[in-house]
Amino acid sequence: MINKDVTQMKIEALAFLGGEPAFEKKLHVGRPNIGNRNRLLERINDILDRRWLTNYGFYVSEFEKKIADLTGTKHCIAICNGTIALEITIRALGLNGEVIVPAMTFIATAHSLQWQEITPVFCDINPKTHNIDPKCIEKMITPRTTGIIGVHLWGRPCEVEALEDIAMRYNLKLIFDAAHAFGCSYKGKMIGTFGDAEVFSFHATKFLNTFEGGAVVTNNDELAKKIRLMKNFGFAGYDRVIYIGTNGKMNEVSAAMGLTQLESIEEFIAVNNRSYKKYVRELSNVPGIKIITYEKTEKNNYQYIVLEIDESTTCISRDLLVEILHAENILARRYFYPGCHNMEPYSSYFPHARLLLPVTEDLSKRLLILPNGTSVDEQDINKICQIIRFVIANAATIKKQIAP
Ligand code: T4K
Repeated sequence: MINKDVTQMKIEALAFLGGEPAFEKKLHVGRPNIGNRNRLLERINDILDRRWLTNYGFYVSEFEKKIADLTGTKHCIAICNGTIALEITIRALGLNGEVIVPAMTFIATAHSLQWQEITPVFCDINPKTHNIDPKCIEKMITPRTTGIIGVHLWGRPCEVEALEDIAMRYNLKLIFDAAHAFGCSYKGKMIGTFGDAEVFSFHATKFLNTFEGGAVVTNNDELAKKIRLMKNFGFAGYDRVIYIGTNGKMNEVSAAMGLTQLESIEEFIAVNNRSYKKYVRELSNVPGIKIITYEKTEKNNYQYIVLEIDESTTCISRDLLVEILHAENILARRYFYPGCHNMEPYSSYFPHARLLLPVTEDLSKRLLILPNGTSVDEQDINKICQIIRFVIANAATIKKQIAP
């Protein structure tokens, strides 16, 4: 499978310069965790026997109960994906006008607002946590502001109390996009319990997946009721619609996948944690590379291996390093380059937004995400890290070779 001895490697052997790739098969960021295949297939067989495939069936109901239990929330509403879950939550909370969001997030956070003609107002992040910076939020509040969406990026919690304080003082709704943070905690409480509501993604690439899927968790009875109706077209009974709604329902097979994965989360966390520690050991002495840390006293899912590259020390840019890794079949990612504010329609709407987003601008050019999850083993990590060390040690020569 692995066909290049990196320890003995010469520069010409880099696939980028014409050699063979280090990995025969592509090593992806976001390769799904699977869990117990037989348990899943048993459940799918049962779904077929029941002939109940979607619309709040047995498995969705079980899945919702388990997620509510695990997060310690009163209500969990399973949704067909994280984006629709955000859209419904935003609508159910009555947000309009402007909502403050970090620019350093997956585009879905911003789109879920703009899709409903609510303006996402992009806020800068804290360079240490990569999360929305409460100090920047107040400057962005206008009479049109109705809410804040904090994103627990990489599963690391936002500064929850500071955001709650601002939301309370300005009478704003507070949603957390917890797409990355299932299984994580903040000050000993599970993510899911904060703000007016929190939204998970269970997309295939996430720590826990339901193929496609998401969920809203909240302790607010009224809100939960409204979201439940809205995700089912607004039906409040046979032939009776009381809100504008959409089709946000999770299907039974997705819920069966979720339940099956829940039985393996301790194993997923153990594997991710072991791999995270291995990456830290292998890369901690490489000048110009910093791996983000996770708070040891909290629960973490360790799904994301995030490197900050300091080009002034590595002498190689993040982008060139990514190109070199891709040539070796290591599909590292540049999440979330170039930042939502630099993507359409936002870059046309707010051409000067970047002036208020210096930390986002800087970090989006320096972050690199490496493969993790149950599809990656120790040998893979060894090899990935050897290549990174090799490239940085030989940065000047590599750059000379590719200079025009
Ligand atoms: N908020 C935040 C903060 C989010 O990160 C996301 C989603 C959302 C909201 C919205 O939730 P959802 O509506 O998606 O539930 C991927 C995912 O599609 C997206 O769900 C995720 N964030 C984002 C971080 O990553 P892309 O554009 O990078 O997808 P793609 O197709 O390039 O796949 C990523 C990698 O995963 C590739 O290297 C291939 C690998 N992969 C992917 C799939 C689907 C596999 O190996 N197997 C697979 O089945 O967005």
